[in-house]
Amino acid sequence: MDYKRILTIQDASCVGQCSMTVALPIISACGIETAVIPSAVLSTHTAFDSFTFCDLTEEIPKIKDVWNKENIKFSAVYTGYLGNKAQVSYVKEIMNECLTDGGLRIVDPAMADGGKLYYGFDNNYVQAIKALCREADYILPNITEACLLTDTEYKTEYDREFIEGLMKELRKFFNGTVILTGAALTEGKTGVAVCEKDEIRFYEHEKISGGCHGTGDVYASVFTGALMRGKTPFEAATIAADFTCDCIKYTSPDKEHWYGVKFEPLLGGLIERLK
Ligand code: PXL
Repeated sequence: MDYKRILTIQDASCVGQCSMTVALPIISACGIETAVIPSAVLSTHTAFDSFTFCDLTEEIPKIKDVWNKENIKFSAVYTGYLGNKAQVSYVKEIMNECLTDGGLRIVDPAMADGGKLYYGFDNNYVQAIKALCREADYILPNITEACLLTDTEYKTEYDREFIEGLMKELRKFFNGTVILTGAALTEGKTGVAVCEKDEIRFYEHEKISGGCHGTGDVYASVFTGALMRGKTPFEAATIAADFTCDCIKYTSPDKEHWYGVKFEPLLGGLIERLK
């Protein structure tokens, strides 16, 4: 039976509707068995004023060794926020040892947004994530991350030529499919640019003001779930864009809910969409 199991490696922020608490419910709702490695446990994500951070780096190789002994394999590994450089090397080992033949490597280089690196990351981390991207089949950077990965100056206003230039730079070190999020070409809109084998396709959608935290994690999780359900990369990218947009629309009127995306009540619609 072709029953797919995927592994997601990212932090577990106990409160914050990001990373693991987004990936696990969303990919499961897509009908795919979802295994996890929590790379760290935080009280909340790092955009809160204070938070605890328990690093679990040393658990990662131990977990992998047991899986190897038990012959546990995955159809895909999807990585998001990783706490440090050491984790990136362990992730590479897991991708090399624990994927089935033809298993997919999906990397969300979750490290920055709005022109800024997330708290605690530096250029060494960017270089480690770049090396991880090099080995991936799919990468899902936002504009800030694509700029960091290609040493391009970040801009808030740009045109199609800028996006095409970013894709060209990304393809200097990456042969797989790029799904570039937040790629806005028309005023008042945003979108996603998908680059496969040097062909770039754009999907534009509504831009909702007052965006909230964690949208990248919702996007990457839906993309991964839809892709594993057999959608093409472009279809998966558009399904993820529509779902994320619906979630932002649903969340943004609630000004107290700045820290995450209220995606849970909309999961039913996503399941329908994937039927
Ligand atoms: O959503 C990205 C993310 C994931 N995990 C942690 C974060 C962030 C963004 O700030 O802090 C711990």
